[in-house]
Amino acid sequence: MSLLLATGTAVVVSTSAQAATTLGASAAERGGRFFGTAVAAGKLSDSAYTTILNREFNQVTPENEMKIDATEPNQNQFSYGNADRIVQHARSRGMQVRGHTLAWHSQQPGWMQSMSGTALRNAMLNHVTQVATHFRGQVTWWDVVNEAFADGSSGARRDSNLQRTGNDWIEAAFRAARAADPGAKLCYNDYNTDNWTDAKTQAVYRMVQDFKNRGVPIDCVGLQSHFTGGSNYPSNYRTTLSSFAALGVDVHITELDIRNAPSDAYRNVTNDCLAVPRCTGITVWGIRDSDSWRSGESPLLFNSSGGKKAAYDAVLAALNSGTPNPTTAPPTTTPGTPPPTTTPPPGGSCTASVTPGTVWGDRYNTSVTVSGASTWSVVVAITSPQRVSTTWSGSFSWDSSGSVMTVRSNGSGNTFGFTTMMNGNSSARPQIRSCSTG
Ligand code: 9MR
Repeated sequence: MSLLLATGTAVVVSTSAQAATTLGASAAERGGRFFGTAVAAGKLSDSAYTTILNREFNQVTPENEMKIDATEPNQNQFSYGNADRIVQHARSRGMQVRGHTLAWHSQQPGWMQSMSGTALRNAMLNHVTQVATHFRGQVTWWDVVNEAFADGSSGARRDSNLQRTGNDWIEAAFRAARAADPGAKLCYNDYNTDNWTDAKTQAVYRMVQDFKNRGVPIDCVGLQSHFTGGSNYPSNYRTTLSSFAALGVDVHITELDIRNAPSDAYRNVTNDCLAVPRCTGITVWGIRDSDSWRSGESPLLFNSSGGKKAAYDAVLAALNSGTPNPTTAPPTTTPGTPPPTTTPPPGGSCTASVTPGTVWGDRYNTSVTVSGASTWSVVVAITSPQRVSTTWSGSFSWDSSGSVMTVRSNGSGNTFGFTTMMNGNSSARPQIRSCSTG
């Protein structure tokens, strides 16, 4: 079914703002951000785990299932079962997936560990190509390369078999990933890159700057932010986020956990991300403390029984009090998409057609296709208490009520979509207010 609606001028309704009650829904209202978690395939049969996952998060990162040893255990024999299970779970619920990771010195299968030189370079590039091709269209972001810099004061690359194939191995991996999945956003991801003055942070910054200058395809930088044990939340964290963003990449906090989960540090991290328009999302590295790689430090937002901790309340409150519409966020573009060949004059009208999508017990999907313009802006109203929890293929911003969103084209085509939480109202459906060009 397709409901057609021609355009007019946007009418802004004012309804009273109602705070979102989950991390993902609140992050989505903050300029279309995500709030995600690492997920383990083996836990998808644990209903206490999936209840929290499905309720709170709008993004997932497979914790181990997309690593090289998992996806290519024997050379040229690929194994995707567990990764596919996570992707299916996520995508069928409107959650976006971060692929982790295509090239890494660690978690290599035995056959790769013993390789070197040209044979290793080719095997690595083949791995990147095969895996990115398998997940093409399903993974929003890829951690193309993980942890390639050394700790300490050297600012050097980490020594590894991959590094010894030549300093250009990282850009070669990015180019192979772009060729295999032109629609995916390609990220560099690392830890101990949170403190702006650290040599490692500066070294990663210079690499990203160099890639942008030379046209090596890179779209985003992930700061793992394991504030656990050896490294703490630094007071200049916001400077780090904004400095990377100023290079023209999105910035993500990709593996957040904080020893003993102090509310202040979690609140500060959240506020720092919200303050930087291109900090477009936060992923925590597990759901309950018992799911953490460092469970002894209780570093997550839910206790081992699944209860919300004080840090959870601090993060949700920070998200809810963040500005709903950071209009300074530049629209992101999807590299690889050719520029539009015709540009209708700005301010003209276009047509937005709504296609209802999958409906679940508590949420439903909607997609909207625009015709008559290649650069456009569509205003869509949701009926409160319904809330949009996940968005894709557009640049989204909200009015202060959280119920009226403006979606701008971002180079990823003419169809955008979103997931709406019913929150008790199962009958209302989104209304198109206007469609304008430019
Ligand atoms: O959480 C992951 C743990 O289950 C694995 O045993 C470990 C193996 O390398 O990797 C952990 O995740 C790491 C992530 O992939 C990269 N950054 C550091 C994470 C914590 O070690």
